[in-house]
Amino acid sequence: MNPSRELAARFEAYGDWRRRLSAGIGELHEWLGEQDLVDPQVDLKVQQLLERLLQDKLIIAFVAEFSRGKSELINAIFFADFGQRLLPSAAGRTTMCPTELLHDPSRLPSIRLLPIETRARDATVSEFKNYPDEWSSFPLDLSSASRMSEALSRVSQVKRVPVATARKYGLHGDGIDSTAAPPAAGQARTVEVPCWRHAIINFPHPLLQQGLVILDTPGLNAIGTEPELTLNLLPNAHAVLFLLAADAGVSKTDLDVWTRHLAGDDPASKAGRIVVLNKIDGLWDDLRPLAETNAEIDRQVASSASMLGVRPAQVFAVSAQKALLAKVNGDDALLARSRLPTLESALSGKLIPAKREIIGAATQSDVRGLASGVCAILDARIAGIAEQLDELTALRGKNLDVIEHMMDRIREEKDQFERGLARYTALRNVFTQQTNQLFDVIGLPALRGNAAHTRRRIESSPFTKGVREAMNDFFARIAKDFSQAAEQAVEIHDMMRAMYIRFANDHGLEPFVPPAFSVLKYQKEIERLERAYNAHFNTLWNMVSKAKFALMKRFFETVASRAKHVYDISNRDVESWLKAVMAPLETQVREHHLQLRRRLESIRRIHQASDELEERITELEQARDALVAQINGLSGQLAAIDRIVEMPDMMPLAANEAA
Ligand SMILES: Nc1nc2c(ncn2[C@@H]2O[C@H](COP(=O)(O)OP(=O)(O)OP(=O)(O)O)[C@@H](O)[C@H]2O)c(=O)[nH]1
Ligand SMILES: [Mg+2]
Repeated sequence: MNPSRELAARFEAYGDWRRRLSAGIGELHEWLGEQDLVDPQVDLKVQQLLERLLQDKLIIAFVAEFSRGKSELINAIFFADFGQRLLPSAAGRTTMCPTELLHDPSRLPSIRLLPIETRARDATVSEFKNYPDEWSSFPLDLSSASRMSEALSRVSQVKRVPVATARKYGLHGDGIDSTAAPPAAGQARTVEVPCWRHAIINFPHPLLQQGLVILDTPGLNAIGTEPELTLNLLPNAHAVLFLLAADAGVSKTDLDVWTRHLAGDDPASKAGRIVVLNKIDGLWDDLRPLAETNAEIDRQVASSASMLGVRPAQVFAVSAQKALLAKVNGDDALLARSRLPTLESALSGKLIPAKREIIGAATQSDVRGLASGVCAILDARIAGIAEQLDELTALRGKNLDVIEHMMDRIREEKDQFERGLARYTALRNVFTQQTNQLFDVIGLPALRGNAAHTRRRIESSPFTKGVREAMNDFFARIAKDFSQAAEQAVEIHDMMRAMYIRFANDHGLEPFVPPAFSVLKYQKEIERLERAYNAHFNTLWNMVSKAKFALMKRFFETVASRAKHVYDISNRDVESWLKAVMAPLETQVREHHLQLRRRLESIRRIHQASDELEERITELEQARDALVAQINGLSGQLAAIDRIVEMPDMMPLAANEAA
């Protein structure tokens, strides 16, 4: 099959699979509802699961020094159907701001642009995304490719501003920009800056509709000066395509982009790195034998690979321009020669299955967690019934005295349990206190205080040392928060474990070991952030002298907003952990209480009319069978979801026919 159809087909199949999985979870939810087994926590969990499947995105970023052909490659891979160049691609600097292409069905097709002036303010691009009024929005006319490309050409817009203004934006200083023109007589010196800080192109392309997000970036300096890219967008991308151009070789700036932004020591960040050697058409020469040209391309691939420290198989030689032309004209021979199909196959063959595996495993484990909670309740009910059945069958043929005696025993047991409830209430109070303390340590106010303090210190320290120290303290404080949180979580865990053991011993409840809580994930994320910050700190500090404070502050704001993200997630996780630790006890207590009342009630009935005994035994047996049927029904539901998760990689029919 045509590989660009393959990419689309695989992506569609992945979308289908996600929809099937959502439907499977929906069915499970419905079934639980029919069986009267839902509670607010189950509802919440199901909603989160569905949300995750719906929101699931696959982010592919294109990174390179300017003019390597990033935008052209995006056009060739994704948008050749429009029959023309959609994203502006031209000699010199073209894409002036990071550009996201995505589909958001809640908005009309449009290009939204964040003015460069926002760089004078503290907020980060992520924060501005929450405020639509900060963006200039222009509708896209999907019926006209030329009007589309005209609208999209805005990502190239630049304007001249006085040097001082550019500095305020952190866009001018030694090393950042050299396009300052000599001032006209009597005028302030001006420099060229991008009109926009960030662009979001929203349109209903089939791939984008399936959750693909494409990130086109401008060249080196722009990458370095927009912290949103280095600290947020690039680390979160599932694949990064790094472009070289055959006519330029591996230049010093190419190497700079690679080492600073892509060759991190973090093994996780290395996954999904693909190097593209573009513009191989420059080596084509009709007067030379094809084999010679190919050997030359191979040599370039090998030398680029060795300079970047990757395997040659990770480098794909292509001609984006010829591929676009070939697709537009339906010229298969040229398309093959452009070698784009090989890159496309690699992209779709590696990326999508890997992504599916991650989402599938996460969904499966969450569904299991949900089901095991439900199962625990059903098991407890079955155990309760078994106990009652034992009691009642033992009463067969016994006289009234024995029944009376048994009634007394159950009543005593129930009273004792009710007295024990006081201990449960006391425990709840301690639990609440302890959780409040936990939220004090990693709550947002703690982070906010830390950030405000750091901000003041950065503003008042003109020297590297002061800024460095302030930043180090910022990270140290966060590390302390999380290690304190870890201690607090251990305390809560110990207390609850002891409580479960005690309840199990005193009242014969099912022993339960509450799950532990780990802060490792957040610590790792903060460490990664700190490493990224440190890596950029030196570059920034050396690169910029005049604009450095504006830049430093902006970097700090991005770091702080990434840290906030980590706190947000940890708070949410703590919340569900606390529920997972406490909820089973609540359920156990409630169920056990109910059970004692039921036992007392049935004995009482039998005491009043002894012919009720057999009837009651039959009732209980039926109830037990119904519970067993529910457990089987639940495993059936789980098996159905497993089947969806594990179903072989589907390809749409057309794909199989062509193969
Ligand atoms: N010969 C040749 N030229 C190409 C190829 N791909 C891109 N170009 C040209 O290279 C120039 C730069 O391409 P762009 O797509 O604008 O490059 P970019 O990496 O997006 O550059 P910036 O947006 O400035 O960062 C354009 O004139 C393209 O037509 C190719 O495969 N072969
Ligand atoms: Mg571009």
